[in-house]
Amino acid sequence: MSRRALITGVTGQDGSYLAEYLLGLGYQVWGMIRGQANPRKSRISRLMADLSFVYGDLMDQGSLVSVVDTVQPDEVYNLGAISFVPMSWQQAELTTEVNGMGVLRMLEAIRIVCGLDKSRVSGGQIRFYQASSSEMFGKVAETPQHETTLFHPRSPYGVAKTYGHFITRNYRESFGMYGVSGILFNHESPRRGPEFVTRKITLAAANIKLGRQEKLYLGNLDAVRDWGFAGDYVRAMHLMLQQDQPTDYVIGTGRTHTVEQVARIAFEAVGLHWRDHVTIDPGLVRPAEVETLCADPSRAHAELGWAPTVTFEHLIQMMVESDLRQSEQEQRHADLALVASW
Ligand code: NAP
Ligand code: F7E
Repeated sequence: MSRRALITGVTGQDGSYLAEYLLGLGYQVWGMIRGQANPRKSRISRLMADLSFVYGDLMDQGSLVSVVDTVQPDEVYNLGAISFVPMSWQQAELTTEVNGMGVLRMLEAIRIVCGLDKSRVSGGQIRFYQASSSEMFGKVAETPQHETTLFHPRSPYGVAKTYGHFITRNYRESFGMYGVSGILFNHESPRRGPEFVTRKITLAAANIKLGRQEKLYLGNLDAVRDWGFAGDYVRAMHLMLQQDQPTDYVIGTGRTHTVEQVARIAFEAVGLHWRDHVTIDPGLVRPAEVETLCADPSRAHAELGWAPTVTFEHLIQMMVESDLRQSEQEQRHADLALVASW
């Protein structure tokens, strides 16, 4: 019988790549979706026929018990979250509920469905992956960051993720659950939300090239990140759940670039110079910034045999090319609509 995977956040960037990857491995994949107008199909339209869906929300304990009971998964990937860091200052309580308490609720759902007794260490059959984040390192205690680097989160997002990280470890230690956290550094793709800085820049480079946008407003150009390709990172999530012993892993490339370098490469890819098109907007600078992040992925290399396959330069070029195609298509549709209205 094929293995069954449940993915929360299946409509997001990582959820779409992970669903694709697990379907390719022969898994039965269930996506948890929420709300009335869901699933948001833009990222998973090609997979709709192969996926199964269940309704649930990380804010709602009862729905999670019902979802886990219905699906009876072998593996649960908890990717659902409010993932945009600036939003976490605007909606700190909601972010804490979804990104922090939501993890506890999913662990409880698994514990209840597996019948794990709180007084005894048992284990259970369901393996659990938690989407932890390099944002937990925040104001970094050392560089590069590895699995034992101290956390100093700088946003309500980072604080909530830190809770999710520790409660996953606690359920592993308390109940013998197979629960792991992947501490993933920034990963991007053509499916990245347009609010994140790489995609904001690649979309703008494409639109400016085609005369559809005038300027690009950015915040801190000096921020340093370790950016990789999302397609590579979902392979690591799956590998983490196939080990004999559950443990946490840092996933990143070990290479860093600045936001300014993203802009330079993206604008060069369309034959423009970023300085001619970018304006600094101090309003986009965060109340408390994470200045620099750099992964030490050596445990993942050694124990999972995982390594990234896409370079930073290739990643940004891939995103620009995809945005050029999308922008050209939108332009053609707009032109056709104009002609049709004459
Ligand atoms: P994303 O594209 O923003 O997707 C977030 C997903 O969470 C969406 O499918 C969204 O569903 C779902 N969601 C939001 N609120 C929910 C709720 N109350 N209950 C259930 N689902 C909910 O994020 P991503 O980039 O794929 O990231 C996936 C996970 O990895 C997130 O937990 C993120 O925090 C974490 N992470 C990401 C990175 C990165 O660089 N991408 C790095 C480290 C960690 P709707 O369609 O219904 O809104
Ligand atoms: O910002 C700077 C900004 O929003 C990166 C999420 O997936 O990765 C992501 O979080 C950097 C920051 O990602 C703009 O100040 C400058 O220093 O693309 P971002 P993030 O905040 O690092 C982590 C690992 C996650 O877990 C999160 O879920 O870029 N920056 N100017 C800007 N950022 C944005 N968004 N927009 C700007 O105009």
